[in-house]
Amino acid sequence: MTDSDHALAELTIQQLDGFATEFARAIEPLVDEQSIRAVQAQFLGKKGKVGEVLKIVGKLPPADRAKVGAAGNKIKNTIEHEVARRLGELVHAAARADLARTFDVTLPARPHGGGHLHLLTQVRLEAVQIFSELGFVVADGPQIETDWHTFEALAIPKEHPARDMQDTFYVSEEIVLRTHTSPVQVRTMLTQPPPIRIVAPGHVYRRDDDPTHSPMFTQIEGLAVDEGISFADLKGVLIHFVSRFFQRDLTVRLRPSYFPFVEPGAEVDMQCSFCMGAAVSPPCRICKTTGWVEIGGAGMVDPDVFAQCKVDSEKYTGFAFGMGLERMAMLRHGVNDIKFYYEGDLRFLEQF
Ligand code: 2U9
Repeated sequence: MTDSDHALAELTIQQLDGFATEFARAIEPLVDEQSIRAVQAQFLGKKGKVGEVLKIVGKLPPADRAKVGAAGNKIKNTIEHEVARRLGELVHAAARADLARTFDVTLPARPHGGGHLHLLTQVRLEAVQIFSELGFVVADGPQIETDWHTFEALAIPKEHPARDMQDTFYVSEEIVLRTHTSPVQVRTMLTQPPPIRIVAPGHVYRRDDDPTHSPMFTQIEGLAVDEGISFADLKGVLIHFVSRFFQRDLTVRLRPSYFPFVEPGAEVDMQCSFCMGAAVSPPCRICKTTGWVEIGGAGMVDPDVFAQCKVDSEKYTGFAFGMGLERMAMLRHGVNDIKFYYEGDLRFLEQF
């Protein structure tokens, strides 16, 4: 290997390095893709400067080929990288210009409606507020409950139809998804002595699915236990609730009914807030012209339930009531399918 072979390799490397400055100068003033591509071709095209210079590689001694080859790759990478960067810049500049043409960024933003509480949350909070005016406080408990707290303590034995497989979601033989919030009242009585005045709002689960029933729905139940609590107290609380919730003086009636955990038990009706009982035409779709709509159930706590919950039924009496909040919202707003509450469709939700 001669000195002149090495000198040729050095010269080639210098030439390749020089292309970097030459290329940078050539591309610098260009502002369109076509001319950038043309300059790229001048250097990297088939007959481009870089290729022409690299033709020498084959004639170099093997020891120098790698060095010159590396210098060749370096300038190729530099050029390609710079071309890609400049073309990217052009795309962004075009997008910015487009935006400036179509949008006036100095205009004030369109007002964006804020979010709000879900209708059922509003109704739940309102119900809690109304009962709190009468001294009730909120109590809470698990949604996955023991069979005992959900049924046994409420005088619903194993063979009772209310816990039929059709109604109850069983997690295991002894664990269920609560079918009502009543286990919250059971737990409260087991842990705190009377006087008790609680409301238990929350989700409950039943194997039910049609336009007025959902496998998960929201209840609010109430319990008052003290010396001398009477059925009249129960009716007074319900009348107060209905008149506050519907913001008018609607009559409440209690129809005798049976629930295993209350005695006497009653179904709670209120005067229809849509037709007020008038014989309207077409017939009222809410009360079917009966003038009354059912809003829940209630009664005096059965002494058997008190015994299970360690409350002395010789000394104390108590009333309990239960309502479905979906139904209360339906009656107040005329919602006719329970599914609307859970589908998350803003066209429905934004009305409230
Ligand atoms: C205890 C003792 C008694 C709560 C009650 C009802 C009657 C009732 C239904 C209304 C509509 C359920 O959501 S709904 O389907 N509830 O009819 N609930 S008495 O009685 C209790 C609760 C707990 C310890």
